[in-house]
Amino acid sequence: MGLPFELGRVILAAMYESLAQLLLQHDRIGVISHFRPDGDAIGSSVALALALKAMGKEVHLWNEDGVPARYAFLEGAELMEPLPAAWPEGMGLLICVDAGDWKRLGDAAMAAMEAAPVKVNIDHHDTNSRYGDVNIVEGGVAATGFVLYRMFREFGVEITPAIATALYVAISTDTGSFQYSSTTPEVMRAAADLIGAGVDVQDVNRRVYQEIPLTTLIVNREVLNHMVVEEHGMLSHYTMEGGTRERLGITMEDTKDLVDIIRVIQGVKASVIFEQLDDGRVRASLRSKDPRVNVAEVAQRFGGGGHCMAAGIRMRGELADCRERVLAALREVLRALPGGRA
Ligand SMILES: [Mn+2]
Repeated sequence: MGLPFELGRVILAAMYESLAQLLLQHDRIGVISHFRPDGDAIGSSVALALALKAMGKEVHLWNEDGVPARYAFLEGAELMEPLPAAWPEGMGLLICVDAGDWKRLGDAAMAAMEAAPVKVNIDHHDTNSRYGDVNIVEGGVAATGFVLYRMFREFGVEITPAIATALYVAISTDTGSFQYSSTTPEVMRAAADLIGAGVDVQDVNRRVYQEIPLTTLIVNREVLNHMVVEEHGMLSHYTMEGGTRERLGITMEDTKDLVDIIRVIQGVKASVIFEQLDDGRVRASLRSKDPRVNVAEVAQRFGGGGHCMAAGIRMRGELADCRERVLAALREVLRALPGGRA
């Protein structure tokens, strides 16, 4: 959290204390995570909902986009409810997990949750805006599931097989299956502990990583057929033209991780997927594989943002025109690299 280690721990302990107080005062609790949820958002919110239920709380689990099919196997996923039209009468506490900012809940969820009297923010994003009344934020750690794991251990929450599995999915997916630099010894020890608590590792990995819907494969084929690799193999991109989703019979959910397909190419340093959104804007998803190619900086020039290695833009304009402007900016960055060919 950008503070000396000891001070960070003291603040965290104080935040645990504040949450413990709130849990003594409230028996009806809402739990929500960010829209277009990933494994950390679902795993963390399901684990928290199960832990709160085990404490005897009435829990309402929400997400603007529900549970993606891939995570529906989690015990506790069936607790997911449709968003309420308005904040439920008499409910005092909302806990948001894995959402770095209030806006990450999504427009409909933000409106429905606005009137929550007390908001708790549990997260791991460096850029967290600390929108909660209580903020349990450990910036830079592997996953919100890891933040929760440590908190559950501190609180003496019984880690049942269902809670262990949800936390394991959260940590595994946010570390790229324990491949990213956030995979510290502590993260591996947490994973080992969760496996000991009853995670069926083979079953979870098969469901999360080794099975994909046919629609995803169909859209992957489309990307491979039409991707462009240029700048001496350093830049890969694909544009999803209007009408493609309808033609292929796919949804927005199927186009989520497309950029990963063209990012794996050897020699590629930057990758982009361009897509026309339903609201008329153009979305560009940018990825870098070279820390010297800061895609967040490029995204910022067009009103977007993100991290050095992963960023996004939503811009107004015609698809081909937006694409050319973003590609021109990326080519410029790539050509400026030492050894980059002008
Ligand atoms: Mn996360």
